[in-house]
Amino acid sequence: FAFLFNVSAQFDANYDESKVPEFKLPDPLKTFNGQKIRNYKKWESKRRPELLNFFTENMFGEVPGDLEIASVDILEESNNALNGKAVRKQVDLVFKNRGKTLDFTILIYLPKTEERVPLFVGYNFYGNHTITEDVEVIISEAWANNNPSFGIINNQLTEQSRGVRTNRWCVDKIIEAGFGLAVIYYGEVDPDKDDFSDGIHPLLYIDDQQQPAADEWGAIGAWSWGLSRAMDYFEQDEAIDESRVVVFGHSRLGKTALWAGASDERFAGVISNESGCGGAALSKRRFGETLWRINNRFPHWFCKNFRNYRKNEEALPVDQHELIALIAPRPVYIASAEEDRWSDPKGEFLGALYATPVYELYGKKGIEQTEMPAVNYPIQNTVAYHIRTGEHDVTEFDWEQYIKWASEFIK
Ligand code: GTR
Repeated sequence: FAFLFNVSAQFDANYDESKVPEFKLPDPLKTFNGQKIRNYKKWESKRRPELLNFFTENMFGEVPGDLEIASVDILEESNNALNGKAVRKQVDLVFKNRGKTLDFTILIYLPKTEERVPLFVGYNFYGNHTITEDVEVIISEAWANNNPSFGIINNQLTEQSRGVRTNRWCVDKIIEAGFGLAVIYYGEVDPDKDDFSDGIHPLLYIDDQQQPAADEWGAIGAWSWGLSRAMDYFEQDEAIDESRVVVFGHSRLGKTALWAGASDERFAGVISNESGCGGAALSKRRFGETLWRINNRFPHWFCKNFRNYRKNEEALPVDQHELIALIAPRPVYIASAEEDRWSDPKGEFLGALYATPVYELYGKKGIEQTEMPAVNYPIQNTVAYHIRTGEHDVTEFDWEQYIKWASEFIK
């Protein structure tokens, strides 16, 4: 028993910078067989594809087929939302395959203007009705994680949780700045549990397949797929400028935003708020959450191949700075919170810093200082980064920075 105890103690979360193991970070500008990449053409023809393949097959998993929107149903629409300031639409995207149907609803607020508007799109954790007090927002019937403080007890969302997450979505500020906001309840695309019989996965199984193969999509891959289908819809919506859509996400959904932006180049920018392990934070630092912890606690998030790197980070031929680099030259914002050590703020900063050489191939400005900035002092270039005071959350401070940055780099 002492032996077992020691083994698990060895893999407890480390919060001591002096215990971060020595590691060699792969060079984003050197191919797996050692060829140096000197310009963006070679990056695009050689290096980017091999990195994208690696992340696809070994981390997020392949989407095993094409599935187009079968129908778009406008469930509700109003020109008089948010006290007359905005247009609201609730748009249901329906998918059908193998006799199965899946649908998810996009809640969209747009500023009132004749022009096509840029947009933030992101998932929420507890339903579209949580992001605003707006009584017209439809409550999802999809499975939800229980959370008694939000009145979620039988895995069902209820009226009690209306508006409980307004603090995480500054809808008014976004609209006033001339951006639209589109949100989706992530549980409608794939319920966040280790069960591959529900959500989108079964629509793309072959024959009697019960779960994804080792290189096929986990939940993050599925959520990311959903964002791309939302983008398919934005391309059809005359009020939205599909060339200026920024994908946003917090935490596990910040990991999702990075993968959506990396795997779908139609997204004009990415904001990854406190995405931590498997997101913007370098895995090889093993600080806070590790690959062992994340794959054991959330076995459904990544593809099964990713388990090969549990307690084995040194074997990874990539790290998360290269996931961020896949977004280049498009703007990307990585953000941390001082007290959110589980997400490893320094590892997130280094992810942004070491993605910078790829941005520089395009003449874009990334992170130019090697030291972390002071708390609450954002660095806003094509690659942006901030660490703010406080805990794991999305705050008004965060949105103020995102709006300011997007107004300069996206609008
Ligand atoms: C934690 C998980 C993190 C992060 C977070 C969240 O339990 O360990 O990787 O994703 O959840 O999504 O809030």
